[in-house]
Amino acid sequence: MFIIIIIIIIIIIIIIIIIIIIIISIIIIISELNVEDCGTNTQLCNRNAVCKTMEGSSICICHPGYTGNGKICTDINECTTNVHNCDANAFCSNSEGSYNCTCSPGYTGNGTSCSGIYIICLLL
Ligand SMILES: [Ca+2]
Repeated sequence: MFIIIIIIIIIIIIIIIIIIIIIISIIIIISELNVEDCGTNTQLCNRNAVCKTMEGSSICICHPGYTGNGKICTDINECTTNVHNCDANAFCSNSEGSYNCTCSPGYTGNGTSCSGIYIICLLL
């Protein structure tokens, strides 16, 4: 009878150890998922956003040129919001995630810096 009680106690201890190992494994798996989940959560982010891990949690951040919460990202119209760096003598045209600067007629340059074209008229 005494031996049977010892065997039952040993079995109970083994079961408790197995349960503890399973719980620890689950905690490790969950903590690894927290580290890894940024990669899988990328699919949940907007296609114009990137997933970043910050302080153990992952968040979606819109790419530059877009605004939103990371789940929804919309293009910033740099021309109407006046956050472009086009030259005063250039046209601003909005594009998806960016914008373009084109020098006005009579000016030359890269759009962010335009200078007047001087036409020298030679009188013959
Ligand atoms: Ca834009």
